[in-house]
Amino acid sequence: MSLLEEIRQAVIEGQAKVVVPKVEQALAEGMAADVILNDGLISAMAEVGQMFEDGEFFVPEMLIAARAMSAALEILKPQLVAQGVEPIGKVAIGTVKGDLHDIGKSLVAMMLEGAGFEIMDMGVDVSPDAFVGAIQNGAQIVAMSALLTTTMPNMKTTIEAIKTAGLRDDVIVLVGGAPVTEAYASEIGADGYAPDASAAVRKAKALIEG
Ligand code: B1M
Repeated sequence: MSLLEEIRQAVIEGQAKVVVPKVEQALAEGMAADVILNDGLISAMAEVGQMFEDGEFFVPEMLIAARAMSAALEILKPQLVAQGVEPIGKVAIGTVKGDLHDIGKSLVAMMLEGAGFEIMDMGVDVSPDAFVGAIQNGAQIVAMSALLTTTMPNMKTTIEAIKTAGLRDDVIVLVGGAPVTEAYASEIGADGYAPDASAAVRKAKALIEG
């Protein structure tokens, strides 16, 4: 089994203690961080999702796989985040109210940080009011993530709260997450949508540069 496949397998099995040294080994052997991320970690989580859908995995297995992935992401973070870049804008990022999935959100935050954005990571289950507060504290971009079809509507609720607070013209709203689409983003009045973390960086840069 290749090292990449071993990493993938260890994430699926939720073995953080195995994943971390294997990711360190892969980096030491010169494997690119984005290859480890895409072909090892993200691919493993896609498989975990499939196993959940097929009834082979339940919530606890998903959770320990997620913990293994988060531990591996911490090792990759220095490689994914460039050092000493001048901030090009302030982003408040979080997973919308009711949603506890944070891996994709954290990945987007890391990539934005690496591209030179200052990050206010609001965490998970972020209320519309908390996003409004972040704008009042200087956020120029609100970046919302949702992984559940049931929590996606809270993106719209948040945009409504931003409008009610009279702040809609002061902020760029970027949305993403597995069930979110370009069409949904425009339907709810977001300024931009991105399907993955790299696209989120490109979109955020394009939007802030006007
Ligand atoms: Co959940 N879960 N989960 N889960 N979980 C999904 C999302 C699901 C698709 C699994 C499935 O059925 N196949 C399904 C959702 C179905 C739906 O709504 N259509 C689901 C479900 C049903 C649930 C529960 C309801 C299960 C239950 O309790 N019965 C429950 C809900 C809890 C809640 O949030 N209130 C639940 C719980 C959990 C855990 C807590 C166990 C755990 C999360 C732990 C954590 O995040 N710390 C978990 C996990 C791990 C998953 C899967 C397996 C993996 C998610 C993940 O981390 N992917 C997931 C299945 C899947 O995705 N295939 C699943 C890797 C990550 C890198 O990708 O987050 O998509 P992703 O992020 C991508 C892009 O989407 C994009 O960029 C990222 C990187 O490229 N992106 C953005 C994300 N945010 C963005 C923002 C942007 C731009 C791009 O701009 C701002």
